[in-house]
Amino acid sequence: MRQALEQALLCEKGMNLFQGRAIVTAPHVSPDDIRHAFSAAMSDMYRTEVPAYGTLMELVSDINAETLAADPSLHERLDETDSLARISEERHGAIRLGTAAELATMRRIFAVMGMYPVGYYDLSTAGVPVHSTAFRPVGEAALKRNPFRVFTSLLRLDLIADETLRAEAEAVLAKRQIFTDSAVALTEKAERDGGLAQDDADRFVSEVLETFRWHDRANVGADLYHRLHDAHRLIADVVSFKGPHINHLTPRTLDIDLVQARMPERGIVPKAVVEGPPTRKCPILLRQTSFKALEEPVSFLGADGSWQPGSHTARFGEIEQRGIALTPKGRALYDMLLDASRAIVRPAADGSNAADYELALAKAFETFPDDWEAIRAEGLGYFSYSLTAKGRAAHGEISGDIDTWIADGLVQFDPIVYEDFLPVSAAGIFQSNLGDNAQHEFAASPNQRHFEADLGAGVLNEFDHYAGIEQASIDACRRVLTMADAAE
Ligand code: OOG
Ligand code: NI
Repeated sequence: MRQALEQALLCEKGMNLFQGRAIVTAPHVSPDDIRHAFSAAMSDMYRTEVPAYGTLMELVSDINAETLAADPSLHERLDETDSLARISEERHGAIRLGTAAELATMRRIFAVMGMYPVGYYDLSTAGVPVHSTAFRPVGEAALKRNPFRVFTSLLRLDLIADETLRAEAEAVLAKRQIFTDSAVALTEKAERDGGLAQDDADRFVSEVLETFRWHDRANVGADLYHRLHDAHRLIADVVSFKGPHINHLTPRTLDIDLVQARMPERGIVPKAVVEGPPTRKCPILLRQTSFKALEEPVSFLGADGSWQPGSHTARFGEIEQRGIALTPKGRALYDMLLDASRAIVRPAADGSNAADYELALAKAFETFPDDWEAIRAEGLGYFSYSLTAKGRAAHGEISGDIDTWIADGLVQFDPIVYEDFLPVSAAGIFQSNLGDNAQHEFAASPNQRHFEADLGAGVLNEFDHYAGIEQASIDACRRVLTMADAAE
């Protein structure tokens, strides 16, 4: 007992007990801090690689400031729920991996930064030969510190009919090493020691960043690149390069319609329709828009060893607005209404029917309640509950439940932010960036079990996570309100 206590105290000072003797080691950096540093480093790198990203970041930050100034109650609620600071830091990126081994190592690397796989997304139904998960922090405190997420897809060569091409692609992927030796060594060290000290954490961030960097020299010849490209542009993107370059980095805006409208002023052309739900007073889930992938110069290795010039489109810009996380009931309603509007108008790739689509979408969503109380009362969304000033002043032994406490003005509620992604939207983003009109048909073949075997772990269920945060907030209110000696 004494030894355990001593150990705990020493740990705080960065020391460990080894056979009864204290050895001084540097204290570990928290995974949240490593993630925060990594997200900032990624942002700096992408800003240099894709200047339009910097322009978009400025536009988003201007509009967020305007939105907060014009809506003091939004400002107050974000501030009171400790959500204000994270918004300007908030972004997600996306990568596409080629092999199971790459996916499994990526999982271990993200774990060092406190990011875990949440959700399974099957994109095959939308003509994109990948399936995906989102690596992100879980738990309220970690999300508040920095909610950096990476939408991570794994290529499905099994969906490619041409067996010769598939074998060629597999051979190229089997040879590449997308992680630096130091990144792997530091990951192993973190796993062994339960964390990294400051020096190692700094090195870890810069080593891992290498995996996400753009390489303008392809690791295949022009001929193979074009054959891969003809099978599917995405296959060429994954197989032809040394690493899974980050393909976009998305800031969070508080008003996506305004950003969409003002993008052209800054020389950026957005895609025609915003993905996800329509404009609403009470934002739900996730709305996203993007600008087209850039055509970038690359070179291919010729048979004589010389580099031949060519081009490749991969990297684009995206922005998003996040709303409330929906319960399974709310999500089912969302999916049904989205399907209904798409049955009336399917957004065309060239944007020609954008206005019709927006109209159909708005019409379909009229049946989705648009005030927080109705969304709560109908069990459509997740909320975080907290005591009001009156609730804090109440002196325990109060009976009732959350509904009566709200009615009595003791408890208030704020929407819990949706931290995940939407498969139909993701498919729309993928598609608008594939650039051509070639439509690919794959039989729907979700295979979560196979994905999890490749990942080396199960993916977390997003609904459990939101329900847990909601329940914890209810329990905290109940503890204070029902306690006999609750007065602080
Ligand atoms: C990922 C597209 C999905 C989103 O925000 O839904 C995505 C990709 O193009 O690799 O990032
Ligand atoms: Ni995205």
